[in-house]
Amino acid sequence: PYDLTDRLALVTGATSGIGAACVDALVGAGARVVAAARRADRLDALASRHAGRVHPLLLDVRDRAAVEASLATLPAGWGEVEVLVNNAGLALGIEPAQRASVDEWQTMIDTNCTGLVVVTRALLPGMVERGRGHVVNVASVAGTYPYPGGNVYGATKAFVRQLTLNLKADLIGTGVRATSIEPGMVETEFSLVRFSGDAGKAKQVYQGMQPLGPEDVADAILWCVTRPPHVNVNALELMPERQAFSPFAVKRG
Ligand code: NDP
Ligand code: 8X3
Repeated sequence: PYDLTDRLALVTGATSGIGAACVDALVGAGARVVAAARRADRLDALASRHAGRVHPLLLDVRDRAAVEASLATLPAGWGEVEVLVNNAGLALGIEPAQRASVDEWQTMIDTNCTGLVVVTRALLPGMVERGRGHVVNVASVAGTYPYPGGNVYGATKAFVRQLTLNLKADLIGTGVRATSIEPGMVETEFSLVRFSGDAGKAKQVYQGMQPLGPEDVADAILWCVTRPPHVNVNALELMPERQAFSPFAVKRG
């Protein structure tokens, strides 16, 4: 497998869930990690947990100017990112399209789509120049299988999946790889965010079943990035054993 010792990674959305588990997994595999997110206290805790191996980067991926400026001015030794894990993202609400909030739709598009492309575009030229890199984008099963109330969230993840495949098409022969990771239910703060902090509603989502844990997804990501350089995992979909697909809906009468 590809050795990550002293390789540099950058993880967005590093303060919780899948992103935090990715930081742990990457550091565990010997990498150094730029950990980006908006909550400074959590970033500091992460950096002290992995003293010297994690550089905290306070960043809102929706702020294009801030993303471009801070990724262009990373401190010496923390700028040549080889593995980018585009994980920052969120779902807001579960209302049908005809009742959903346009503001929430905008936030999801700004974060999951626009933020992701701006971060990617800022780091890709360096990867191509160095002839080595890997862009791992966290999409979702929601980008492939529709469900009621998934509307714009699912559409942002379909964007992420297709963008990843198109990156792969552009990057052929450059030594830079691209992978779409497509998890089903993972117990993180995802549902807490989706239901505006309603812990009871969030807990119900995972009631009576064993969801994936964030470390299961981080483990899959680590597997992808440690394949030998001639291997590109295009897309990887994973679900809890206790989750599957719904039949078609039919409205009668
Ligand atoms: P969490 O809510 O636990 O983590 C989301 C992370 O994204 C947090 O660290 C948050 O940090 C960060 N984030 C949110 N908005 C921004 C922003 N504007 N700028 C920078 N960072 C941001 O959820 P998950 O770990 O579950 O989600 C991670 C990714 O996985 C998302 O893209 C999600 O869509 C995807 N996913 C989740 C699944 C699940 O069931 N949980 C299944 C499939 C995919 P902070 O608030 O500090 O900025
Ligand atoms: C998160 C998975 O099915 O809750 O992307 O939308 S789902």
